[in-house]
Amino acid sequence: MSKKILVTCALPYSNGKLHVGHIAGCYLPADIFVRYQRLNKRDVMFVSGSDDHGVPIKLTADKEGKTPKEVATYFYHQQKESFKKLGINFDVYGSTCNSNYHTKTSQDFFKTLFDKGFFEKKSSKQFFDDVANMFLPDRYVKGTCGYCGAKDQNSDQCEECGKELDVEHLKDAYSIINKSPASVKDTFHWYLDLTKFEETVSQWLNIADTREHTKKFVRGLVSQGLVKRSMTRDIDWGIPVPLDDPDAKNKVLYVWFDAPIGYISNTKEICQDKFGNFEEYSKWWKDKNTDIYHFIGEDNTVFHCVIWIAMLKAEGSFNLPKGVIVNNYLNIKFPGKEIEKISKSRGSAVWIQDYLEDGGNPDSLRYYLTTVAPEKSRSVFIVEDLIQKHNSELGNALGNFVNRVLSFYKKYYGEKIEYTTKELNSIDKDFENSRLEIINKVGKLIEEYSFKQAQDSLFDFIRSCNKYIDEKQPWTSRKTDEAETKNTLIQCFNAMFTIGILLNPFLPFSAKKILSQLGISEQIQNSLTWQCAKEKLENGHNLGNPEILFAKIEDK
Ligand code: B3M
Ligand code: ZN
Repeated sequence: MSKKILVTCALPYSNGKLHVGHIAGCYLPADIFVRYQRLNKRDVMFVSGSDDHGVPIKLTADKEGKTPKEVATYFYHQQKESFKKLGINFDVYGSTCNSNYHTKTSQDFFKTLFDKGFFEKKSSKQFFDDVANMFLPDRYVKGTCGYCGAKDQNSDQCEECGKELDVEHLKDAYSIINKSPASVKDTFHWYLDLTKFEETVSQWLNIADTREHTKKFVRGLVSQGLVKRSMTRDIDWGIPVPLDDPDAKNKVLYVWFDAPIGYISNTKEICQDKFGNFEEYSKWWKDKNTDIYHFIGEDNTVFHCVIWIAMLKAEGSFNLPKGVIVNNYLNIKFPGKEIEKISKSRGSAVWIQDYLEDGGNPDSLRYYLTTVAPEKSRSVFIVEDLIQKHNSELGNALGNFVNRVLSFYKKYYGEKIEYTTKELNSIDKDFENSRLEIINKVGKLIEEYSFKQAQDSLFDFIRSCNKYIDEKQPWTSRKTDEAETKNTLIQCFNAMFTIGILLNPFLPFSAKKILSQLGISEQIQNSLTWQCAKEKLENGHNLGNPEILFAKIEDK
C-alpha cells in the first residue's frame, strides 16, 4: 500500500493581501504536487491556513485602530478567497486565532518540551518603550546595524549584511510606535537550546527531500553552530505561555513557535469535520505510513529546517518531515522600471485579488509563475512577459491547437470519432510514442519537485503537436485522402486527451475545459488518473464543442 501524504503550505500572515510572490513561493508548487499525487490516487491531505499571531498583525491592527483579531479575520477570508479563485484547494484552511484546537495544541506542545527539560529560563535585556510602557519585540524596534552601519534595520536582523541583531548589536534603537528612543530593560524568557539538536538537524538533512540550495544553507547554519532561541515574547497578542511561573505572566509563545504547530491544529480541525474525530490527525502526523512535506519560501527555511525539526524531535511523538521544498524570492519588474523586491509598503507588487478582479485568467498567472518559478535561485516577474506568454504559449500554442483540430474535424466529419482502417505512418507512430513518453517524463519531474521543468516539458510536447499537424497538413490531405486526414486528427484528439490530464496540476481550469471540449463528462473527468493519459479515445466517442481557451490580450 502506498503511503499517505500530508502536504502543508506556509501559513501566510493575515495582515495583508496576497501577491504573486506568495503564490510562486510555495502555494502553486504545492498545489501542483498535490494535484499530481491525487491523480495518482494517493491519499493526500493538503493543509494551510493563516498565521494570525506575532508582531506583524499587531502592528497592522495598531495602525488601523482595530483589534488584531479583526485584522486577522478580515484577511483570513480575503486570502482564502484568492487561493480558491486560483484553483488552490486546500482540504483545510485554518486560522491560528480562530480555532478550536490551536491554543491547546500549542500549549500542550510547549508544556511537553518544558516538562522534558528542554527550556532554559533566562533573563535577558530587551528594548522597552517608556512612553507606551511596553516591551518592544522584534519589529517594534528599528535602529542602525552594529555590524555594517545600515540604518533603519529591524531589531532581529539586518537586511543589508544579513547578520542577526540583538540588544547589543542594534545602535540608536528607536520604538516604531512613536519613534522615541528605545530603552533597555531586563525580562525573562524561555529558550530552546538548539545546540542540542545539531546532530538531529544534520541527520535529518542528509535524508530529507530538499533542494540543493536549502541543504547548503542549513549545513552552513549548523556548521557555524546553532544557538539558544527564545520561544516566548512580551506582547499581548498570541498564545499565553502555559506556565504557573509569575515571570510567565503577560507573555505569549513566540509566533514561530505556535505557527508551525498550526499545521497540526488545522489537521485536527479537518479530521473533526471529515471523520468526526479530531484524534484521527495522528494518522497524518505520527503514523510511519505517512510522508509529510512542507512547502515554504526561502525566508522560512531556518524555522522549518532547524527550529521546527528541533521542536518535533524534542516533543518526540511526531514524524519529522520527509521533505521541505523551498523556493527563493520572486522579484518584480514593471514596465520602464528597474527590477525590485516585491514590497507591500512601497506597493510594488501584483496583487492576486486585483489581478482576478481585473479579469485576469487564473491559469495564465499559474502558467507564468511556474515558468519563472524561483526553484534554484531568485527570479523575476516581468509584467509584460505574463501577457506575452498568455498570448503566445497559451493562446497560440495550446489554445489554437485544441481549437483548430476540433473545429476542423467537426466541420468535415461530424461529432463522432471514427477510427479508420488505414495504418498509421511513421510520423504518426513517432508522434504516438512521444505522447506516451511525455506522461512518464512530466510525472518524474514533478516527483523530483522540478515543477518548472515539468511544465516546460509538457509545453514542448504541446508545441510538437502543432508541428505534427503542420507537417501532416490535414487541410491538404482532406481533398485526396479522408482516412489519412482522420488518422491525423484522431492522433491529435488522443494527444489532447493526454494534455487534458497532464495539464491538471498546472492549469486546472483549462485542463477541465479541454476535456469537456473533447466530450468527456464531468463524472468521467473526476475518475481519471495520471495513467489514464496513456489511453485513447474510443471509436464512436462523441466530441464536445470547441471554445476559445485563451482570449488574446491586446491592451497592454
Ligand atoms: N507566517 C511567514 C510568512 O508568511 C510565516 C509563515 C509561517 S509557516 C508556519 O512568510
Ligand atoms: Zn548590517
